[in-house]
Amino acid sequence: MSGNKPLKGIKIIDFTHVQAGPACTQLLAWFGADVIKVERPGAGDVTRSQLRDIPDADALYFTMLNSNKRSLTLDTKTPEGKEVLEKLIKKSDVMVENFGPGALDRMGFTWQRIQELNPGMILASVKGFSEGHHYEDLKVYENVAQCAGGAASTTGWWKGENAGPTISAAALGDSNTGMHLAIGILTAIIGRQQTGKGQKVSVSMQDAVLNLCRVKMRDQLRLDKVGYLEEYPQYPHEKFGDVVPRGGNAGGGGQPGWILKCKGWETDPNAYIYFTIQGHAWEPICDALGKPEWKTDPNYTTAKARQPHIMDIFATIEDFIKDKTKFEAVDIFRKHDIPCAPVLSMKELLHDKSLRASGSIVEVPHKVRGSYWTVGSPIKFSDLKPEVKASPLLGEHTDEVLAELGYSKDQIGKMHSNKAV
Ligand code: CAO
Repeated sequence: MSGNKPLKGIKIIDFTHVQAGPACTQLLAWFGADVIKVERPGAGDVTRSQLRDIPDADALYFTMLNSNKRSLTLDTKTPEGKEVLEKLIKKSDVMVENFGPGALDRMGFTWQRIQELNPGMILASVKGFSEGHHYEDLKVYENVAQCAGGAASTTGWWKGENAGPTISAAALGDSNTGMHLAIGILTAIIGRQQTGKGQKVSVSMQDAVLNLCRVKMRDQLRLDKVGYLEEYPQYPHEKFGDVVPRGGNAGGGGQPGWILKCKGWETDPNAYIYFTIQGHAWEPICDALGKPEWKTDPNYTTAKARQPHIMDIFATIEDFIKDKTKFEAVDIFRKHDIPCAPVLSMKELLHDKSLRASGSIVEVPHKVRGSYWTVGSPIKFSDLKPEVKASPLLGEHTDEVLAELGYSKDQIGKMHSNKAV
């Protein structure tokens, strides 16, 4: 880590697992917080062993979400484990958890008890649904949240053999909820500087998905009022029902867009670009396509005039780029200031020079794996360059953390023999 570490001195008990919680605490660790991941002895976070690519090494699922943390193994259901956790709570600023509903209470660490131990503590939780919600008892994973938060009903195709609610590959339920929680935690830390008191911060996965589906809620409200949505591919030739339809690859705002085939699409699953028809960029589009006559043709001059035959316009652009690779096509259009991009595969992103140079894709040395590539901080600062360090081995820092809490070597040895750590 170079430069100032703004979260230096903030101690976080990381009681998280799988993705939503770990994504949040990893981000805070990058920015300087001391994040102590508490894991069950012998097993640890389930992602350590899920989808392994190297036998006996922590899986990428774990390493890519738990960098820069320390690992403390602790059975918090034993009296010794509970005592350690109590000491940690007294010395920490934040506790983050994403257990199933009620698990923390069943462990004996209710919000009331945590406040008794440390009135300044910030307890940050991810759950599938918010407190008091009629589904609050449900355990939730990514795709469940995408369905419950409005993403699935508005993603995908509205007709044809692939029609139906569709899940996004982007972790809208998991990592997105973790990012919301990180904002909540930082806000509570600033709040505590003003009041001296901690507080409980919760984000439900349903709410975090819904927050990203804000413009789809906008569309529902518009549909209720006027009965149609002019930027959707159904307009003006098909009938609208009373719910926001799925719009395939249509642009989400006032700028129509679509995914267009480029040279090689027959064999390359990603030989496509996304092309946006920005209203004021119509003339440059005509220039780029070699269609100067469209500039004055009343069928094309306004966005409203273009909409009824927008798919024909996209077909014309597709015809223009059919002998060009996605990169050649983008190089032509970028000269005309047209918003567009190639559809990039994970392989292309992994090897992208610019992403490596900016630290968005980084290589991290690891004791067991050798090294691994991961996604670095998407947030860039002028005075902080987060350095991504290896994820901890299971229990790698147990003795170190216990010693910091004041336990002697003998006491630590006894806890090991009792399998409390
Ligand atoms: N020592 C002792 N016990 C521990 C422990 C430790 N260090 N860590 C966890 N446990 C216990 C919990 O106390 C809980 O015990 P009880 O159920 O007996 O009270 C038990 O482990 C299981 O916890 P869980 O309910 O969180 O785990 P699960 O595998 O059954 O469910 C998940 C996983 C993700 C569905 C659930 O945790 C959940 O709904 N979380 C909230 C939503 C969420 O974050 N989902 C995102 C998952 S992907 O990012």
